Amino acid sequence: MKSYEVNFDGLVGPTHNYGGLSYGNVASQSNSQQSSNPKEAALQGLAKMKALMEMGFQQGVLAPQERPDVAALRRLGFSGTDAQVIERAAKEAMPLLVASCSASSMWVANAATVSPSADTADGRVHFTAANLNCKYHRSIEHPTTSRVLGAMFADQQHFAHHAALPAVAQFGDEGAANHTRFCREYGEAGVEFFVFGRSAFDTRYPAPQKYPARQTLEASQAVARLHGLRDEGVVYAQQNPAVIDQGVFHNDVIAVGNGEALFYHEDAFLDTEQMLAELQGKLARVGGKFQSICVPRSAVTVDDAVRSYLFNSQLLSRPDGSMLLIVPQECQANERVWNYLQGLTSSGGLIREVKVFDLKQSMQNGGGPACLRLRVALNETELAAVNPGVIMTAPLYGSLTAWVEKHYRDRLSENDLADPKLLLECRTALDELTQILKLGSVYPFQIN
Ligand code: SUG
Repeated sequence: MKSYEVNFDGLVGPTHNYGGLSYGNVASQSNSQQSSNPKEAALQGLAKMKALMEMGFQQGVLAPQERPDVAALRRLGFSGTDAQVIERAAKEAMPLLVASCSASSMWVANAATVSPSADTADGRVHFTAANLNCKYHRSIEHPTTSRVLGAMFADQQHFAHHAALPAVAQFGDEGAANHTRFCREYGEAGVEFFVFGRSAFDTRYPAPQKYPARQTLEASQAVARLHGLRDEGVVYAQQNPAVIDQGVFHNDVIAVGNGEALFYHEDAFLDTEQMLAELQGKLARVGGKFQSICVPRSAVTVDDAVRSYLFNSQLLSRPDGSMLLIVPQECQANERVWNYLQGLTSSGGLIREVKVFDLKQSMQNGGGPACLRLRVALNETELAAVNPGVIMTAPLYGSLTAWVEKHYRDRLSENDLADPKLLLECRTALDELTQILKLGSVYPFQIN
């Protein structure tokens, strides 16, 4: 049976703004308080989805969330009508209003961890929504994420959904941004690679000194158990704490894998040799031939990687077995990175082509091409069981761009977040979106 990697991209929400909310994410911090352009952000994301669809890849779309999250503000003690809740939060605790307005659910690599049916004990595709416990503005995403994923992958014969892990730092889980799957064919059993930043309970693992390590070993292990993965099909590795302290807040900022290949920076991991040997051995057991492409620090520094997001690229398989790398335009702007990429594609190795995308609006908050997509490997039968409303087609692209043009502002600054009209605009837009994507009622304003 045929199988595919389907990329579900997060649609940028109407409140996209630069709140400076993510300590440890260099771009989020350095662009704090700049005004944003939500319309441009959403159109840039849609242009990438359309381009991949036109290249022949399976492409889907994941809906944004209701923002401002008035219910979250109510849980923090703000009361009255919705407009009064927003007004009071703006007056008394602006940082909380900013957090409740973040469009951060657009980075759907953090929405969930997904295990394809070929890896799981019950033969279903398993999803665990990420608790995103490290940052308040992201910790409020998972209930709606679960409802949206449930509406997209509703067929219980093929899809199993797990609630987010307990919302405490020991189980900090950032979803697929720290999870990679290696396999020969997408529909065959593979090796799931979980990268963690620290251990919550075992003091033998070192931790970063400056910035938080968002993903714990214990969270990754819990996800592997929930999904029913076999020990022979799982590899755990620790991220190098020194790179977390240089702004590598997720593994997908310093490594990307696809098929049998891992593309990574020399400084990405601790105990790299042992990890590579384990990946090679476990992939060989399921018939795969592991390949690694290491980018040396002499060619590209960790700082170059963080600024250019070279590794936050999409590594995609082409029909001839070679691979294509989708990179943000910031890679072209960095001479060392661009030279490296020119050498890489002309060397006759696995990665033959690089395609550049303008994702500046997302990049300014630390979100590159790979952050914007959640990969779901599906066989033909499972793909047919996905809600067809969320699969990208030319007409859907047309409807979504028209919807963005109609509802989105082209400028948003912090003061605008206190405007009660913004809430109304967002709800009107999202109500229409759930009809376009055939999701049913998934937002708090639709179900309460
Ligand atoms: O969690 N930025 C996101 C970026 C997530 C990128 N995802 C991956 N690497 N997979 C984060 O730090 C910034 C929001 C703000 O500051 O307004 C933010 O949440």
